[in-house]
Amino acid sequence: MLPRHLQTVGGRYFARASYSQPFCMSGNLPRDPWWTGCYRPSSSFPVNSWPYPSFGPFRPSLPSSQTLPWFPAQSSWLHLSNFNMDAKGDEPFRKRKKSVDEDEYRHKSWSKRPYPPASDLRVPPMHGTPEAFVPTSTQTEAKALEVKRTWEDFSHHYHEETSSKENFDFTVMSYNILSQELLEDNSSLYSHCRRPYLFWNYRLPNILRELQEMNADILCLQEVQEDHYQEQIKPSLEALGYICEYKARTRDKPDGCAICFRSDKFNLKLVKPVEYFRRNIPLLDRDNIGLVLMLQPKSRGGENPMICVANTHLLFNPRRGDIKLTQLAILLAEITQAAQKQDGRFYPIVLCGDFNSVPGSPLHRFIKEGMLYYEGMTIGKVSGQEKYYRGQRILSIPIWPRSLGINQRCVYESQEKEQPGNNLEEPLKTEQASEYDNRVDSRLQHHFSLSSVYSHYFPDTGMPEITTCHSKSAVTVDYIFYSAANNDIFRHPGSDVHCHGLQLLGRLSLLTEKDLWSVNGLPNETNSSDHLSLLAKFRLQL
Ligand code: KL2
Repeated sequence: MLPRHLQTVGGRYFARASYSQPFCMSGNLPRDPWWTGCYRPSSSFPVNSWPYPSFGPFRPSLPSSQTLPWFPAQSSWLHLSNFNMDAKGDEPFRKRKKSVDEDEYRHKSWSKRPYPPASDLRVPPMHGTPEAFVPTSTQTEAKALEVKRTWEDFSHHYHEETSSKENFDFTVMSYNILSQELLEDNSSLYSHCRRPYLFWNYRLPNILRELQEMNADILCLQEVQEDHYQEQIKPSLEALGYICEYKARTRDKPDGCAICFRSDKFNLKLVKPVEYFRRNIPLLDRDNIGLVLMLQPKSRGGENPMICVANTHLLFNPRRGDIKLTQLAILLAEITQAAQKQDGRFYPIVLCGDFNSVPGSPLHRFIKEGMLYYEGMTIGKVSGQEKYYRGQRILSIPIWPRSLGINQRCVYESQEKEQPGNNLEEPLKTEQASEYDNRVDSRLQHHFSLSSVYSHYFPDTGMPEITTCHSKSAVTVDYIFYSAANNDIFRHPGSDVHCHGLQLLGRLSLLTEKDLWSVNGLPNETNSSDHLSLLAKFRLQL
């Protein structure tokens, strides 16, 4: 049961804040010893001008530190650090390989201060106080700004049809909680934020509070920093009744994905950590990962059907659609292996994550439609994050080498050999035309029929739904996909399902970009990630 049908997103708006001097930085700024990557503004720093002129009408306003007396005099607003993406649009090199010096430097950062004990975090305060935040009488002038997220209930749609059967209802949340290291490495994305709200010791209680209030049966979390997970997040969630599984990104990356589920609702049947990195395949040289769990509802005695829950955070790099599609293919091959029943059909699938791809992009359409013709498609077009992709490479056919062992239907070749004659066989070619054959060669498929919990646009206004919002973008990149039952409201007409399906009973609404900037963007005082949480309620008919 969902505990709260309303969730608010907001921050505090300070009545005395002046908006006349965006990025106003006072002189004598010492190099900040605890803010990783925080330096004096360089001469090229665009004082008094918004650095992203294309940003549009909802750009955030920044209060000036001069008008916020409680703010430390020597502090600056988050500066715009050097642009962190290299020429190829990759993550900064330092995240792949850290020097010893850097580790020493990081050791001094505030985010690495001793953590509060987990017992203190079990029932986190509604509004934690940042360490650098010294309240004054001005606080009484502060006015809370909130935008409400509403619970959209679809359960009445199914009432007649399913009330007589035995049902298992459960809620799933997907949430990219913004790892502290990524926040600090990409600090220019958070230049609109009041700095105290960016400290981990401030953000953590807010995130835990949100998880506790949402009380979802299954949590799929991304950007979970491993040290924070081990020392704070896992103990806190265990105290709330969750069992937690975690997969760290490969090599030296500091964060990963977690799936946590309520121990009173599910038995754990399988844990499958998924690495996309392959030493011998140059295309797969990135450290993103996924995690697949098979969970069995505890609702009654006997053998209940299982549910496959998958969580991932695909590569960010907007230009490397070839890598993103291959990472997705690996995850789908793992899901195919984990979720297949003995009769060749599949258990219901819930696929959550941050796919770093926008609605309507080829990658997103591939997940929903089960098919993608990619001949002639440029690699930058795949995720839809970029407007301009002229001059880019086009996807090779096939996209990934055979040595990966995964075919164009996103199935491990070894699995198809083991089970000849099941539902995974080569689709029949009914036409002989060579043009058709070419299209078949440049076609990706998968075997699931997946619907998206969210619609991606508000039906009344046509405005896009936003799942992540910072100073450089406001888009949907997070999704909850699920195997829709035959009578589910969002099932694609004509989709061919050979699996048990779920019914979508409800979801927590998302917001528009305008809504989010009206509460100072993300993260803000109460919402401590640059993503919104996604929350859905499903019904499995037993
Ligand atoms: O878009 V994200 O944020 O899903 O919220 O996923 C990636 C980005 C995450 C993991 O790599 O770090 C963020 N510019 C903007 N954001 C970046 C960059 C960058 N150059 N590099 C990493 N991220």
